[in-house]
Amino acid sequence: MYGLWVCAASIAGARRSLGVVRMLLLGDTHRNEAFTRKAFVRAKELGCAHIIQLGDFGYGWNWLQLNDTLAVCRFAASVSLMVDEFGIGFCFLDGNHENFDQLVNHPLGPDGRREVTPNVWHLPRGYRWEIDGVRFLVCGGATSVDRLARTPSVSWWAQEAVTQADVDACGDESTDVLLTHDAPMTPAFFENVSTTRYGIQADLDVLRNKLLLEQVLLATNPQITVHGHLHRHFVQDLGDGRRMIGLAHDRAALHRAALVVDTQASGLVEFLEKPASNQAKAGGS
Ligand SMILES: [Mn+2]
Repeated sequence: MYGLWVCAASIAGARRSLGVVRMLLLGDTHRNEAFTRKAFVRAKELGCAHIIQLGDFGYGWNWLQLNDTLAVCRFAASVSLMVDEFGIGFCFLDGNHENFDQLVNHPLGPDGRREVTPNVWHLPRGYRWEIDGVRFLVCGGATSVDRLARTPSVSWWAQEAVTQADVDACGDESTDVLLTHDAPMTPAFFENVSTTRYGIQADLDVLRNKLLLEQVLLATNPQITVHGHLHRHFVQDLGDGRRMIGLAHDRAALHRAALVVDTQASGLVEFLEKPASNQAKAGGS
């Protein structure tokens, strides 16, 4: 489902010639408002028009009761205010810690996204768009390794896992950028993280999810794949100039938890610089 896609906020922040779009990809936010605000500040400094959050947004864990019948997700409401304040669009994909029962109460709009609070958009699995000639595909979802210790519909939702239907929804049309929550299976998985240490059921759940995402990766052949979930920042070379990049989470430094996609940059990606140390700043003032 292609279609020119524009977040509700203006793209006036894009700093280069008209049509070039810069966006900040952001790892797991886990409903951390202070961390998310830091990401908005940095996105503004970097001339990004949009933030795309790669799952474990933290939808629907805390509610603000507006009246007897209406409640809104507190974190999504706070992100709505940040969208207004910074003039930067915001979208997120499925992690494994979203309240999926509540999420699907928001109907999909005509362009295939759902607006969960004003100007905060959820991108379902299989959602595609193209902007400035760069094609994007989204496939969120992952399994919780500790799901046996969680309570269904309270702290765990079965819809978290990637399914064959999600893979089918992604199709086999090629893409430039694949955005996922979990990391698709690659040879490095066995070298680095071959067991969850949560038992055989968790190991199998993880493996199944990664193999389904590998199908999407192989079918759509993206130049870059960016994911969250593992809470660590690392880059894998997949050969032929293709890369898979993991982003860290809200408890890490922002330069490890975010990067910029620039539709005109070579390789499409700009990594964030590590900020100067406080000491260096103090010395300069
Ligand atoms: Mn997470």
